[in-house]
Amino acid sequence: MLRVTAGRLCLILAMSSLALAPSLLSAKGVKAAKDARVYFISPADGETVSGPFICRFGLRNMGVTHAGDDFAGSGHHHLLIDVDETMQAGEPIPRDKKHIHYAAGETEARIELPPGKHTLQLVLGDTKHLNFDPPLVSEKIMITVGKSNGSDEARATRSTNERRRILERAAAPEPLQLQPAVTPEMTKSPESSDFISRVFTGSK
Ligand SMILES: [Cu+2]
Repeated sequence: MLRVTAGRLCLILAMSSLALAPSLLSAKGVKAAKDARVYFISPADGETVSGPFICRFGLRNMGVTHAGDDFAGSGHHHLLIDVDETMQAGEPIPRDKKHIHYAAGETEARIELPPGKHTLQLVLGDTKHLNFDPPLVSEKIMITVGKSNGSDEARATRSTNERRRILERAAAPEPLQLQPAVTPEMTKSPESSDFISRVFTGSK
């Protein structure tokens, strides 16, 4: 039987915490790279979008990876929607409709929000969904979601119009020839065909 006394247990704990690379860990959480920056590629601050939109996440000087991957200097994105609270170093990033985790290492997402004004903010979290130290948050942007094109009805109209255009294109006569047609007169003598080939190749 293995018996561990309280004294020995303390020693073991002390030794194992020494092994945890103190430069990478602080009391508050995993140290963020000094020059790391999280930002929105799109949408832009103040932009008006209609219906679902693609949100693109930017990150400099650190890498994006899956949650659970423990590579140094990497993490995964989180999108905060209409969140007012400030992220705290080492604290878990909540997981709900307003705190979306992109644990598969996604760098963009399709977002659909009710019409009106919304704030968006990005947060990079560590392998365990905890904030870095200091927290890696983007600037908070405000977007306006318009009422138009976003509805199912508008989408249906759009796709009907698209189908109609495709059908019209299919029914249209052959498109005009953009290259000069070669007429029988032009091809009847060797000189004229030579002339044509010179025109096409640009040689003299
Ligand atoms: Cu997460």
